[in-house]
Amino acid sequence: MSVDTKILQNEVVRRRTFAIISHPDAGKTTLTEKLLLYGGAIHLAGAVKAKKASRHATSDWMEIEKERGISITSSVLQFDYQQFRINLLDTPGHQDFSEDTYRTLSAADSAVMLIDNAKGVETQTKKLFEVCRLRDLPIFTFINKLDREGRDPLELMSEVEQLLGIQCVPMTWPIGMGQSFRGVYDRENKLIHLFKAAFHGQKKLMTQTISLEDAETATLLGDHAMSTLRHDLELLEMAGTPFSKDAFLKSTVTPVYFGSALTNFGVEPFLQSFIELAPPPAAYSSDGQTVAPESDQFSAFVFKIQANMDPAHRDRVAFMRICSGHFERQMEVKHVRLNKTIRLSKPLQLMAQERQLIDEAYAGDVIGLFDTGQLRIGDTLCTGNPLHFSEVPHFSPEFFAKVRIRDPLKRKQLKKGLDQLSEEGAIQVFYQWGMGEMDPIVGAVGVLQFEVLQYRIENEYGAKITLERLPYDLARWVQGDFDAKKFSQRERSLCIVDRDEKPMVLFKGDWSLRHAMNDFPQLKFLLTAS
Ligand SMILES: Nc1nc2c(ncn2[C@@H]2O[C@H](COP(=O)(O)OP(=O)(O)OP(=O)(O)O)[C@@H](O)[C@H]2O)c(=O)[nH]1
Ligand SMILES: [Mg+2]
Repeated sequence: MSVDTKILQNEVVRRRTFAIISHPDAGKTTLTEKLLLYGGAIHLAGAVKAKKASRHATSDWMEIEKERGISITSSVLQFDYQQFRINLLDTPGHQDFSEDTYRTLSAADSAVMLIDNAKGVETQTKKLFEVCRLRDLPIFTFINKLDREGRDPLELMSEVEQLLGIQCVPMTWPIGMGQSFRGVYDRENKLIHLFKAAFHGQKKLMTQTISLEDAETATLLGDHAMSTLRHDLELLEMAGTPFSKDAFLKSTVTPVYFGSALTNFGVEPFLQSFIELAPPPAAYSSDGQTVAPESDQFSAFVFKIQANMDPAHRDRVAFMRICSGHFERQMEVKHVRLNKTIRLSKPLQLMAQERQLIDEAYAGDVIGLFDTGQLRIGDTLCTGNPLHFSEVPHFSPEFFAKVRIRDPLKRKQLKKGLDQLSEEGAIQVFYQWGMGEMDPIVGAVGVLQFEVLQYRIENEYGAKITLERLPYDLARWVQGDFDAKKFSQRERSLCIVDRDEKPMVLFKGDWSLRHAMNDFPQLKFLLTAS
């Protein structure tokens, strides 16, 4: 049943779907938590490294994330703020988990890039920025950790400009830094926001907002801070270009904000400006055709699958970005890859680990679906004519290890664990050619995934395993008349099969792959299965 066009349009334009990205440890999860606090979704903010009995940050919900104080998997957080429906995607910064981050970015309409004020533009930030650029995502920049001494704000902005090739326009400007960080100046509204640190940042702060021209301001700030601020602002006026929303939406300009996610300084002015500037859902393309978000055809794609989110139920949730139209519970949609109709009976609104059944959703929303194994990353679901969204990037594993089980009675649990975790896309499972399902081989894009695998297989499936690293770094699917027996005598390569028993070869180094291509010109060595 389709919803009234006017309602659909109104609902779509109030969606804001964005991802937070950066190098590890810049403060993404901490800022996410504070946006939830200021957005009214939580009343007490937790911490990434929570002390005993205190609250943990909402988006780092996995046991291993809490233990280590890092994000391993991206989280979806949906909440209402003012008249907007926000879909916030907190991503992991570590490069070993970047597959998940890249996929999650395919579901976002804009990105908030965090910069640690002591470190500036770091490697992972640079890579993620380039991924955003490829998709023309508008990018906000939040320079974080101003509660600590860091580098000069102007120097940081010029580093962003030089290394990332995007022009910076400061929307807020810091007043002091480290111990003397007092607040931020809002350049558009010409207002000073002064904060007082309290409650370790767990609650919203009392803020004093005054005009720069107010007679009281100089007294409040003190002569030194006042003259530094005036001097900085004059410099910005002279040297800087004014903000252009158009240039921002074309991602040639990034609005820059300063603050501290830890103490909450500057978070509220950022949120307010963000909500005014962030774009509503963008159009996606299917086979070269643009699918408008307010189209009455429903369409969506799956960009992430997560098993065991609820330890009590051990279920699997597929995360789907709605690209167009209106979604209703119990709706029948086309599962394009399987070419069949399925009923989406239990759609979920997500707040990291917590979920709630919903009745409807609109283009721009990221929602969860309970999945019994029908859905895969990259799948398109739609009504009407079949669409194919190919937004979700594919990666080839570069690290391989043999899985050995410590208790052979737990083989069943291991198999289930490997099957489910490989469906999440973080690892891929292979078997050595001719060995059946003995000693599976796992492949991953980053080695930390192996530690996560080992931890999760033990904690979520109850099987203890050890992993023996293998010396290969390339995996290729083989097409053509393949004789594994002949091939397996070669050095620096190993014949394997994937989960669908398709033949593959692992190679050690480019050189051994090229050699194989030379020796077997009738064979094709492909990066993907199809
Ligand atoms: N001093 C200070 N520390 C901060 C600030 N924001 C975050 N931190 C700390 O920096 C560390 C990393 O913060 P996270 O929020 O986990 O960083 P992240 O970017 O989510 O890290 P990954 O998800 O692992 O990539 C934690 O110890 C935080 O408490 C800040 O504004 N000031
Ligand atoms: Mg994090």
